[in-house]
Amino acid sequence: MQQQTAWRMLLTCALVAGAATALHAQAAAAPSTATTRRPGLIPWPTSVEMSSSDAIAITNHTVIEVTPGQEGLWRLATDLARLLRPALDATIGIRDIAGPAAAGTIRLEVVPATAALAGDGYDLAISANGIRIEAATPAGVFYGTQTLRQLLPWAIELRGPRPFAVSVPAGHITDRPRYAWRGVLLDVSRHFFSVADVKRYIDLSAMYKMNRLHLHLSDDQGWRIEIASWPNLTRYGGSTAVGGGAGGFYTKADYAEIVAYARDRFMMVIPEIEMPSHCNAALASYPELTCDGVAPTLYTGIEVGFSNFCFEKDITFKFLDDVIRELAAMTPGPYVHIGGDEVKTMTPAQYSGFMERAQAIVARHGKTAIAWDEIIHGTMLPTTVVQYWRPDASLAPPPGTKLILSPANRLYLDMKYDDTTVLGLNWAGNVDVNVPYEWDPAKHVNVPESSILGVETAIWSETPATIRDLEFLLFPRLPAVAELGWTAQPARDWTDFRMRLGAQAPRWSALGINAFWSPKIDWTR
Ligand code: NGO
Repeated sequence: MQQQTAWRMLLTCALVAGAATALHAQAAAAPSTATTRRPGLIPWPTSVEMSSSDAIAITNHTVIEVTPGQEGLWRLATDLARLLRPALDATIGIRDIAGPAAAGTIRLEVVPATAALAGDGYDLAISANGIRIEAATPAGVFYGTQTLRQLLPWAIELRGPRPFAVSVPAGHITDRPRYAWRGVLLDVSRHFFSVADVKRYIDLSAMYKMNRLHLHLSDDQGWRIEIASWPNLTRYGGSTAVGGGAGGFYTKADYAEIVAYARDRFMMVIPEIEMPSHCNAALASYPELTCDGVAPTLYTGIEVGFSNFCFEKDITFKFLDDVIRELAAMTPGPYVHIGGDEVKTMTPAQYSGFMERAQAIVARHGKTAIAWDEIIHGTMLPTTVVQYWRPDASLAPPPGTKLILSPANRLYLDMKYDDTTVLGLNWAGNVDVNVPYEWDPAKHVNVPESSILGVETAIWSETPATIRDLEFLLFPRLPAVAELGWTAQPARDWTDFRMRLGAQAPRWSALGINAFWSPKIDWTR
């Protein structure tokens, strides 16, 4: 296995002299060497050198030190102190860095970028001189803290005071992601999910270094984002869901809360407004957007492709301009997703003309459009990003186009695991945890790898209706997608991954995650 080659156990460890070096005198005994083994890290880092014999203790005298003046670092330190609190039965101190690294400290440092350390990359060193995470950006420091979290005993995830001796193996990790775009889509239209649910979705995704949250905010079954200039969209169009449930929507304040929560975990929010089809909720709210001026009834089924905004009416584009203007104003990220998939009721010329105008509207409001892969059949702005979702990707986009890859038969987590799974759809086949893992995004479309921004997994919500349902669909597949997006292709190996994945199970239990215990994984490890 290639990873085992990459993996170097430092048996005669130069990093730390002597076994169980404590960061502080009060340190409890480190775990016995017999229990120390290759860490079950996911996603697997670029380079890992861990001691099999030396462990560094973290005690209630440990202090977290941060680079002064770096936005976000104090918050990361606070989150780390909160994570350690139940085990230490104390909230450890935080202070600005004022001198050289020393024993008894956990340093979170932003340093000037170098060829080896840039962007989301980080360097994590654990030795008798303390624990040190260095990165060129606060995001990189965040990813370093997520790796440190996985090096801590799984019981660190338990809440409520339950003191135990905390230690991490000594060692050195350097890391950087394969792709800049590591996305998760959440469809809040078919079923609506509360702000609290979305926050948990963010937490669980960011833990595995995912960094894009694509919110599918409108579809036939519900309009979920407040647009002040067209209030009936949410008042009426947001009032139901698949199966006839109560629906719901985000106010602008709710949306701002989600965006801020995501930003604090280094996730960019990408809002999607579906067009020209998948828009029955909008048409039911404003009949002037239909060609015959007759409002359809609200829709609670799961068929697709039957609705469309009227291409021939000016009001349609006035409406879209208002919606995109308001959405762009509340979205700090540079992208707005304009859908464009599964249009069955327009001619190719109407479709292309519609999408051309929609892209221009997005550009007018200062954003870059993303659209589903059907858009390559129409006229595209050179900046428009194409998101591939259909399993057949034989048609490449115009040269130079940037791509996000989300093939349904690999990355749709709303597919069933196997024939016995009650939740989920299966139109793209069953997707057990090995299916996303055993796939190389670079081979999906015939484009240079530099054209691929990255990968995005999706949970469409025709069947999941609660956060417990979302968890069931996310775990264990999300970590597989995370490694796909982060770890270089030659360092990925299914046999090795499934062992590391099995070792994550106690963490998920401690976090109260409702996982699917896939038979593909040995959960007894
Ligand atoms: C398709 C369709 C969605 C469905 C989803 C279900 C895309 C891009 N359009 O993906 O409307 O919800 O499948 O798996």
